[in-house]
Amino acid sequence: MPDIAKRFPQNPLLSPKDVTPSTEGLHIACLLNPGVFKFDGKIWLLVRVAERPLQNEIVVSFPILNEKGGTEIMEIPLNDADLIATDARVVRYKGVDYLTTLSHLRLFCSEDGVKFKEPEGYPKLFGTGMLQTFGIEDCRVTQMDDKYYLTFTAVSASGVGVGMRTTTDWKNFESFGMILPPHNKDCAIFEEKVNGMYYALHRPSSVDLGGNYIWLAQSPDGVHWGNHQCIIKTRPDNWDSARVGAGAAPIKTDKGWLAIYHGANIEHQYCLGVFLLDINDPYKVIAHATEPIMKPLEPYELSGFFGHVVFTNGHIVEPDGDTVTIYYGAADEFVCGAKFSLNEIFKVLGI
Ligand code: MAN
Repeated sequence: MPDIAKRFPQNPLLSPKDVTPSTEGLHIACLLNPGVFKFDGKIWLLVRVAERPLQNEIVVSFPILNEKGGTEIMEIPLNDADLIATDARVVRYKGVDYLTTLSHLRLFCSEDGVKFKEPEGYPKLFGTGMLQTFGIEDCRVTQMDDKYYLTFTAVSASGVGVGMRTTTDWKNFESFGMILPPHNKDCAIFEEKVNGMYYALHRPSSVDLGGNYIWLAQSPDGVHWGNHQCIIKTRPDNWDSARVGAGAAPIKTDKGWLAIYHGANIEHQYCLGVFLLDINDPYKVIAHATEPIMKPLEPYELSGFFGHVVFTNGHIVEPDGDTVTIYYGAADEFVCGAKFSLNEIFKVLGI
């Protein structure tokens, strides 16, 4: 069955071969999961760049940042009985989990939303400090007035949490460290306050009771979060049975806050779905579509670093007020684009 996404014919828009590694000796394995924003009259992507050394048949090797920001390479023999390497994204060695790649965030910009290039004079964003030694990933970019809030996954041996930095010019950044501690990711701050409070979707995970569910929180200042409530859960026997997580900031519509999220089943197939929150009380879920709005169908979505994945954490609402352009990671290797009509999304939601 097709989905309701209108993919760009130019997909993939960005592939690892288009970009130069950050460090000598590393090679780019994946370009994926961009945050999206408008700045200086252009469309910008904050792309996750995942790097590692070229692999061979003897060892698995991956970079880790040290406390001073230097890169060290860890090597584990593939025939070591203490190594579990069944998922392309993570390995477990002697009971400790590591990522197979180290990610940083890199800016790309475009006049037309299709052809993206790296701008000169803007920094790459790397993990800093002991809570980002395994890198920073999947950044949501929220604009409020002239300030951009960057919420990203911060990974280290201490766990996976949500880091935040803010900027107004994309050259100078203020860091707020970890705003939501492990295990948490997929944090998107709303682009407007509601009744004087900041709101954010996020995804804590529990290894015992509970699961990989989407939660909503409130904050008086955009930094300190409270009143956490679980609003969207995985659905047994459905496409989102194993995990769900928010995409970018929900879109304000006349029917409510429209959230595009990712869900995966136990086979790690990632699709996109939608739910709608009450405009004045976002803790109220008004609608949650049963069917996904997008699923991996194209060759560049079905095979790559980690196949059968469409994952978005960034979009633009076009001036016509109906078209939403999402940028998304395909197969965890490529950056792609697709358009949706809000009216068609509302039909899927049954309203
Ligand atoms: C997790 C994260 C994402 C990734 C998906 C699909 O949610 O690691 O970065 O895109 O899995 O692999």
